Order: sequence, then C-alpha cells, then structure tokens
Amino acid sequence: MSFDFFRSVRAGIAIAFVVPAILASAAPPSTVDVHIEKFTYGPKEITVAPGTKVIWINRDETPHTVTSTDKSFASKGLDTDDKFEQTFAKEGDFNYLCTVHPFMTGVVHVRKQ
Ligand SMILES: [Cu+2]
Repeated sequence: MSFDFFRSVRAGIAIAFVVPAILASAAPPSTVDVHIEKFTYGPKEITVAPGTKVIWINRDETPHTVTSTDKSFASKGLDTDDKFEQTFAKEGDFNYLCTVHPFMTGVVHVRKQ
C-alpha cells in the first residue's frame, strides 16, 4: 500500500464523517407551520421533535388565538396574517384552543424521533 492510498482513505473518512457533522450542526432549528383557516387549525394534530418551533399563521378574516389548555402558552388575538410562535423543548401532549371560538381545538405531540 502506498502513502497516497492511506491519504485518500483519510480524506474519504473526513468527507464521510466530518462534513455531515458540520452540516448537521449548522442546520437551523426545525420549524413547522400551522395555518388557521376557515375556523380550523391545519393540521389540527401535529407530532414534532423536542426543540421544534411551531408557527401558527391566521389566514382568516376573523381574529383567533392559540391558547394552551394548561395555560403554558397563549397568543394574543391574531389578526389576519398575524403569526404566533412557540418552541416546544419538552416531550408531551399540548392541547390548545381558540378562546374566541372554543370549538376550534388542536394538539401538538412532542416526541423524540
Ligand atoms: Cu377563533
């Protein structure tokens, strides 16, 4: 085996392991969008990994809120195109509703994936 062979093996290892590690560490925290449209959260039920930021966007002409049933998070009244963000650090099931229209409900399941 020549010196060049081992050098190319080392280069291959660097590309196989170091480059993906750099890309993974540079990846921004993942986000998931939930659209509020026609008095419905869409999707109404989502499952995300811990650390995910969920962004609700009100696409209705009517104000809505995103209010957790255990009061751990609550938006203000969202006008058309307003957004509300919540990052879910811990695992669990987070139910929420619209306080203006309590028949509007949704849930965020946070699970290690
Ligand atoms: Cu509403």
